[in-house]
Amino acid sequence: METIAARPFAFAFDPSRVALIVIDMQRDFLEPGGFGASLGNDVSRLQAIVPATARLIAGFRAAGRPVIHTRECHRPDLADCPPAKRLRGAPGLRIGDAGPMGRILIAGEPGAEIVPELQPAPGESVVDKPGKGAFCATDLGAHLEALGITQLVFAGVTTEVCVQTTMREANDRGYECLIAEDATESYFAAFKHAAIDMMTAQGAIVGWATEVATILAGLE
Ligand code: TIU
Repeated sequence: METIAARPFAFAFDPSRVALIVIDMQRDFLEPGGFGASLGNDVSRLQAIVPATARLIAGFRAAGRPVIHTRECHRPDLADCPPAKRLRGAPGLRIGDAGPMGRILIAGEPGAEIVPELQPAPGESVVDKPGKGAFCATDLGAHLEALGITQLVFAGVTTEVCVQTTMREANDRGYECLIAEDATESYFAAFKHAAIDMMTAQGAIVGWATEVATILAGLE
């Protein structure tokens, strides 16, 4: 056990029990014509974290620690997409509609794939999830238990939606959670900062935050 610099105070890092969770780095959120864009967002903001996320993934691989990727997507028959989710708001295209990268947020379509720069390596787990949180209606919890994981590092998008929801789920399940601040992003700069501030406030009520470089140094 070692400590690494983090907010709101040093994180007791155990590289022998940690896994990386990379949340939803999919074309549907990062590229024009996908789900994120259909909601009216400027998707170019999210592309900026790809290099830092790639460095973080490479560090976990080099250290021989698990890298788990998630994808928010639904079955082609939409049986796992509640109408309350699909009919929300007035997006340009709804979940399941045909867009330039195939059907929006549907498993197997080009838009649901992880961006080319962050492709999972052979043997790495990819968790398809119908919700914002990665523990809801998936086998992620059982998988982490089988691996003996007690700490989770989080990267991916978007900070205040799927990353925050999953980090809160993990915190309630007893995991020590650390978010990589420069490997997560939101369509709204203020929401990213507010989400991380909320999670780290009150003595790390949900978890800790630090930079990719600090995590990589701790893994070595
Ligand atoms: N809309 C938005 O900010 N995010 C999502 O819908 N999903 C994820 O965060 N992955």
